[in-house]
Amino acid sequence: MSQQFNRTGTAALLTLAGLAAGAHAGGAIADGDAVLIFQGIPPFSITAGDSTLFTDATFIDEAYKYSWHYRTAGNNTNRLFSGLDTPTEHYFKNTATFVWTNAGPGPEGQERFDATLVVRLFDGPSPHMVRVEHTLEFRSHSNTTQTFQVFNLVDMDIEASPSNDSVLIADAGRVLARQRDTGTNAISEIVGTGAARYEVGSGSTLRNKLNSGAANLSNAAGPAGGDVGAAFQWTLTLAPGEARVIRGGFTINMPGPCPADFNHDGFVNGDDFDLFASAFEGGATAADFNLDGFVNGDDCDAFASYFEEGC
Ligand SMILES: [Ca+2]
Ligand SMILES: [Ca+2]
Ligand SMILES: [Ca+2]
Ligand SMILES: [Ca+2]
Repeated sequence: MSQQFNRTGTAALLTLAGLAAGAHAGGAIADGDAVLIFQGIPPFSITAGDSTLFTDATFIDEAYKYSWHYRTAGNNTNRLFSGLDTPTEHYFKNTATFVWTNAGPGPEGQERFDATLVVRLFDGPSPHMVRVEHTLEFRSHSNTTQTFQVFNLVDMDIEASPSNDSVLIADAGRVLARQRDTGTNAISEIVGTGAARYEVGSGSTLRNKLNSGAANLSNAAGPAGGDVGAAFQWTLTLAPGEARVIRGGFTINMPGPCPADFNHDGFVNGDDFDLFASAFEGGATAADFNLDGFVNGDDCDAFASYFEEGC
C-alpha cells in the first residue's frame, strides 16, 4: 500500500499505526506528511472511535471518530452505514472511495439506497494544518418514494487531548461547527453543508444517539466543553433512483471546507471561478459538480450558487 503515497515518511507512519501491508484494518490516505486512517472491517462499522488523523510526522492523532449513519422511515432505527452492508473500499494517494450498493434494512425494493462516499485529504501549507473534504452521493434504490435521514459524525480530539476542547456552531448558515483546544487555541472547523439539523456536544452522547434508537439531532449549538464533537443530519425525500449530493468535511487550523473552493486552497476567489470555468468549457469530469455523470448547465448553476454566497 505504501508505494501509493508520495512521501517516504508515510510508510513509517502507516507502520506505526499498524497499517503495514497485510495488517487488518480499513485503509489510509495521505497527502504531504498528513495521513488519515479509516479503521474497521468493514469501515464505518465501529460504534466507538474509528479514525486517526496525523497532520504531520508527529504521530499525534487528533481524530477520534468519523462516521456516517442513516435511518429509514419504516425501520426507524439509526444505524451505521456499514452496520448491515459492506462497501467496496478503494484507497489511492489522497482519496478514499467507499461504495454501498442496495444497502439498507428490510426487503429489497423497500428503504434501500446506493451511496458513494469520496473522502479527500489535503495537507496544509504550514505544519499542523490539514483539510478533509468529502462528498456523499446518496441515491434511492427503492421502488417507491422514501424519506431517508443521513447523519455525519465528526469527533475530533484536538492536540490529542480529548477533555479540554470546546465546540459551538459558529455559522448556522454554512452549518459550520468550530471546535477549539482550550490549551493552545488550535481549532477544527467541521462543516455539514445543507444539513437540516445539527448538534454539538459530548462525543459519547452523539455516537450513542446515532448508533441506535430513532432520535433526530437536537440543533444544540453550544458552546459545550469536554470530549466533544459535531454531528449533522440531512433529510432526503427521494423518488426511485433519485440522488442527492452531500458535501462537507473538517479541518485542523484551516478554514472549513467550502464547496466553491474548487482548488482546495482554503479560499473562495476568482481562481476557483476560473478553474471551474476552464474545466466546464473543456467538459472535464472535474466540472461534474453534482456528480450525475454529465457536465452541463446544472453543474454551472450548482457551483455558482455556492460561489456567489462566498461559500
Ligand atoms: Ca472529541
Ligand atoms: Ca484538546
Ligand atoms: Ca480556492
Ligand atoms: Ca453534472
